[in-house]
Amino acid sequence: MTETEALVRPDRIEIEIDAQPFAYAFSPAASALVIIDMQRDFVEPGGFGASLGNDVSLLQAIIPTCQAVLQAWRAAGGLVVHTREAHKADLSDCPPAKRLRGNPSLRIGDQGPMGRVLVAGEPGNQIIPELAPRPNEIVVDKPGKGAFYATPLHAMLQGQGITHLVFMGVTTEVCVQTSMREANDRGYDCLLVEDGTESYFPAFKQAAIKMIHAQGGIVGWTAPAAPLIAGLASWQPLSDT
Ligand code: C5J
Repeated sequence: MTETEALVRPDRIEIEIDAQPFAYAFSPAASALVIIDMQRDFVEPGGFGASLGNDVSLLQAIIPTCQAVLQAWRAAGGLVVHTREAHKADLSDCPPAKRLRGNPSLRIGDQGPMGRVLVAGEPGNQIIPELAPRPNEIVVDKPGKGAFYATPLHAMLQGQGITHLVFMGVTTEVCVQTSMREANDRGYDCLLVEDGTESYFPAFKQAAIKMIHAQGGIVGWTAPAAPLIAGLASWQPLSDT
């Protein structure tokens, strides 16, 4: 047995793809695709991201890759989770320390061009139409940067026997990396799709990718979308007999 094989969990492994720091192996039935915060507030002009002075076109560039991975994942019948950074209308879940930072003329909860900024139910808080959730998919509203803080996500994943998480979305070094770290600490084996994530700061994205797979995969694995899509496309479910 190679060192890599010894590190892979002995449960059902059906797909193995080239990744950093070594091959990522998973079974679609025990895995979820987690798409972080591909909501209008971050990706479209007039939202929270733009209000902070960021160029949202950088984030728009990953939409086709995210669509391709989502399509392949759905075709394989895997669980899909979409998250939104979203606060309650009364902002009772938004700490003043968070609200008071950022752009003073357009804070969380203020009325912006796409409704109230980062508030659940507002137009800007919706997932972009290109990646719209289907009725059978999980949508998690999260008040923090991480997808596990103050959400039922861990319980939902545990209830479905999920052990592996594949991440895409925005922004790489903020909500994506925070969510991956939270997942890693809860025992999930996590993969980040390198070209399915983006930052307003390209250097931060590259640094986050390195931080994730450094030190033998201290947070998890990273790989481009192509081998993941190819692995899903050629996957034949194992028979139980
Ligand atoms: C940020 C996020 N960047 N979804 N949120 O504030 O990464």
